[in-house]
Amino acid sequence: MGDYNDKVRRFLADLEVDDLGSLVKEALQSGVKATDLLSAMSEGMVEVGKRFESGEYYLADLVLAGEMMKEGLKALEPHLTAVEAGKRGTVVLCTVKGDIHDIGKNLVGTMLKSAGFRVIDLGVDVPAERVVEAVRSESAFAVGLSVLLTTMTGSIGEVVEALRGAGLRDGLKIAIGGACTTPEMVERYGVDAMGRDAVEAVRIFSGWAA
Ligand code: B1M
Repeated sequence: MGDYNDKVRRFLADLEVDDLGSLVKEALQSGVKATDLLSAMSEGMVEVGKRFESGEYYLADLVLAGEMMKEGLKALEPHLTAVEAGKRGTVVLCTVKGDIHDIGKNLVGTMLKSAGFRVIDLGVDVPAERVVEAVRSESAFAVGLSVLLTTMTGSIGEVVEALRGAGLRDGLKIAIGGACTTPEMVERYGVDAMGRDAVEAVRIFSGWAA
């Protein structure tokens, strides 16, 4: 079974053009745990990031890796979904305005769903007003903001201000995460927590839901 995890990790890291979804399905059928495959995919993406930073991979390779992750997550999702799906409350999730990175956000969303949350994923490059609308119309108890670009961290503050302006900030919890976020940003932007990875994100939202 460890072989499959290793294969999935390498498949992503080496950007094999075949279908990652099929490999994931095959692994699930042979009894590999969905959570282990999720970790393997995450590790594969970390390797892709390293190869990009060392100049081995180009931007086009990163786009391909993003598509592969989506396929893999689609195959995994039915196996990660909690029995009492959505019972722990609604989380509005997105990547902030100006930022289109969504691989980490999608991982966080999948993990939150599998932990029993209802997740309203607004996608990427999302303006503050759309977050406000979704929190109101979906009666969300929490918001998750993903940010990977240092230049776009100001978008976090815009969301917080817009929620405050709409009278929705009190009683609402906000978590941030993504490669460029730091614990210091929690105070700077007036949010409630920062998660380093998808596992920590689940821990944070679970603490609020309890
Ligand atoms: Co871009 N990119 N990128 N990129 N990209 C980074 C982030 C960068 C660090 C690469 C580099 O230069 N070293 C750099 C940002 C530098 C900075 O500002 N600090 C960068 C840049 C500059 C850019 C462009 C500007 C490049 C250009 O056009 N010249 C451009 C920006 C476009 C835009 O957003 N407006 C750009 C574009 C892209 C692609 C489209 C090609 C592609 C994204 C594809 C996609 O997402 N569908 C891409 C990718 C893939 C990366 C790297 C290589 C990998 C990101 C990733 O998916 N990691 C990245 C380098 C790196 O991070 N090493 C890089 C895997 C993913 C599982 O991890 O997203 O960190 P991550 O998510 C983790 C945690 O952070 C956490 O949990 C996840 C799972 O463990 N987490 C949360 C994430 N969100 C969370 C939310 C939470 C809690 C935890 O609570 C709500």
